[in-house]
Amino acid sequence: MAKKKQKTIITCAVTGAIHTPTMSEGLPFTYEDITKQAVDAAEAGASILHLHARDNETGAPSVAIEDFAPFLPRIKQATDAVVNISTGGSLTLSIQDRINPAKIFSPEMCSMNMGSMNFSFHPLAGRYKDEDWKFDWEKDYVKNSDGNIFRNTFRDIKEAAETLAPHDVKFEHECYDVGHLYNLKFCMDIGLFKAPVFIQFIFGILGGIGSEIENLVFMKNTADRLFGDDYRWSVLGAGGAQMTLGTTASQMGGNVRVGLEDSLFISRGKLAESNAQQVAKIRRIVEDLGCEVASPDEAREILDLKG
Ligand code: KMH
Ligand code: ZN
Repeated sequence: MAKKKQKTIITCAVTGAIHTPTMSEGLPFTYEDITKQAVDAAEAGASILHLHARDNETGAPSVAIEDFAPFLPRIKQATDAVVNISTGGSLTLSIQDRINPAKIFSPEMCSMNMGSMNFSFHPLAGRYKDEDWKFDWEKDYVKNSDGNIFRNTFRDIKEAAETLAPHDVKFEHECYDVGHLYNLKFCMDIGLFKAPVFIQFIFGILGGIGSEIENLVFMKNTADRLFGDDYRWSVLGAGGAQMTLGTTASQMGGNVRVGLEDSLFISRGKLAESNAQQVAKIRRIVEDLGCEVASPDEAREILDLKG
């Protein structure tokens, strides 16, 4: 008998740390807007909310506990969605600062970045409107090179894993390239992470693997070879790759991440008004193509969360 297809989990990454409020009015950054957009995204069909904090006045990325505290309990009260707190923080922070919010709030899930890289946006990846496809290589990429190093050494990964182990938090293993899958496998082999793991395949960040569908197939085949049945997976396509790769992933039996952290757009050249708009779009596509979307409790069961 054919195996019943598992439901599709939609994660929504609500604000992140990369985009700035000047880039889009849709990007939430105040406590109020993060709360509202997260709750609306959950109502639209996201069963996991991946959350970063920002300064309430300026929108600057923040890992301060006092910037998480005004919205986390409100989101938990208003939705049943799984809360997933970032440990990526932003590029210049130490691993200790990055993992502190997850340590303090002990969420059901948090991110775990699986390798170091030159983390940048590709100017053609859909971050900009068509007419704005100009960039300054010297200023934005060369002079800012040190600011683009996303450091996730084995020491950092060990520190994050060991500090958070007592919290029984499920990690979303962020793999931006095929080598990160091998890092994860190595960490599992030495006992740092236990199966089954949840992997986010990330495409289209400059410094990581590109957003061609062949790369998704390659990442999936590599993960099948390394992890067998010991993993669940989801896809995050940055910028213009968000909907196409998410759709393809859901058709391949994977899960999908959307949200304004990963793309400010709802379609080519058109900014999204909100996170819920992106969630509603991917939900519609997933359902139109014959898959069912998982509820928060179904996501808890599929990913074996502490609940
Ligand atoms: N910004 C995404 C490309 C994290 O928060 O730890 C990956 C991410 C990392 O969400
Ligand atoms: Zn994030």
